[in-house]
Amino acid sequence: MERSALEQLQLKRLQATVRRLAKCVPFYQQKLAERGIKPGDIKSLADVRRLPFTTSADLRATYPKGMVTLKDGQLSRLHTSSGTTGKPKALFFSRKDVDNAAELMARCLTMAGVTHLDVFQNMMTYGLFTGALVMHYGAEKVGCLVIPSGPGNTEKQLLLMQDFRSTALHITPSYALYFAGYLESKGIDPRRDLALSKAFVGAEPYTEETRRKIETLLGVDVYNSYGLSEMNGPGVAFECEHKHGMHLWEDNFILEIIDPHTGEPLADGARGELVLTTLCREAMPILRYRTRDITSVIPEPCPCGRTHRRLNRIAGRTDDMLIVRGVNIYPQQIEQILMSLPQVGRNYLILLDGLDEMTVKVELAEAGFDGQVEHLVSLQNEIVSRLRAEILTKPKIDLVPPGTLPVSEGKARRVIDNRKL
Ligand code: DLL
Repeated sequence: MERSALEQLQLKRLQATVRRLAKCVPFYQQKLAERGIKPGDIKSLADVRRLPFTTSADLRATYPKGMVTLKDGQLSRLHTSSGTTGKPKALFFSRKDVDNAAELMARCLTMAGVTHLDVFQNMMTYGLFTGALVMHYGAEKVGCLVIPSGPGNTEKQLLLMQDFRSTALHITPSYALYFAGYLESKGIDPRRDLALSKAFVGAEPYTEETRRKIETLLGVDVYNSYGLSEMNGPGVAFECEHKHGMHLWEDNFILEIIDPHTGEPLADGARGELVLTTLCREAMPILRYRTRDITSVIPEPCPCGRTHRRLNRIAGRTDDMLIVRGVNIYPQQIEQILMSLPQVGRNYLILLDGLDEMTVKVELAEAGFDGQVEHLVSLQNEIVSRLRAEILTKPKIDLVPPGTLPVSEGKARRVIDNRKL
């Protein structure tokens, strides 16, 4: 689509989205009233800047259903994403939203050359996380044979891959590297023994070097895939055959890059925070969502000819959210649990190593250790099981004597990330 036609379509959809929110969602009614904006005031695409931002905190404050525009009985799916503490963010889809998310995903896969002849092994987590389900529906829409293997159980993954001749994988970068190591330990050469040709890799940050490593070790083309639960999950931006930046589907989202400190828009090419507005969502449209992801738009047109602009690889986040094995984790979630235990002292440190190994060093309280080793073991077990329930991953817990962890002046450094991704 020519840019001018695309922008006209965006404006029409933005106007409809603002009208819908002004009618149905008290949160936006109030925000628009505060700015003195009526839906009729949105006359050009540049007017998007007059609209309020939406933050992750806003989604938590309106939990569970404050942002929903539809009545009960009209909703078809719920996904969630972790928040900083306590309640998650709830994201609702109508029937049409589910279809539309699948359509965008199918568009991504088709762009990367996937067809109905592909056997698609979906190694992401099925469940409240959007990663696997949204991709699953998209791959089915393309006509692939989809294997909903989920993550883990590496031996079985290999068996499925061998017996059903999987050609495409959907996988996190950390699991892809782990899986490559497993193949090596079993003496399997993917080029000789398997039928793999493509891997769609995302849900967590990784570098260009990691992409090349996965490509070499698994004998596949790796395509970067970006998305977030608040915007359907995967399928927001995806690489084409040139594998240089991810086309963001601008007919479905308005893309802005802003200075995270001032909120002011930045020009194409400048690095800043990605802000997204949904244009086609029915159940839960969101205006100007602060993704916290740092990136930039690639200003040049893509040689593939698509007019949807490309995003550079995500360079980091403006908050302290960590992604471990594809799961979003805020250090505050860990802190809340640790600090609720009387045996735990004041200080803790989260260490991330290798391919997503998490260790939490926890200082005992002065009165936290009575000399009995079994009390330490049971405290350790309790911390592990409570953390596992909260952050869905099982960290190693090191209990250390009071006052032994480094105390920083000023802002505490709670996380040391030495991962090689
Ligand atoms: O991770 C959606 C997704 C699933 C995308 C599968 C791609 C593949 P959330 O759990 O809400 O949704 O996490 C969203 O993950 O704001 C980024 O910080 C990070 N992220 C996602 N994809 C990438 C990527 C899914 N390709 C958060 N590179 C986002 C870097 C990524 N970071």
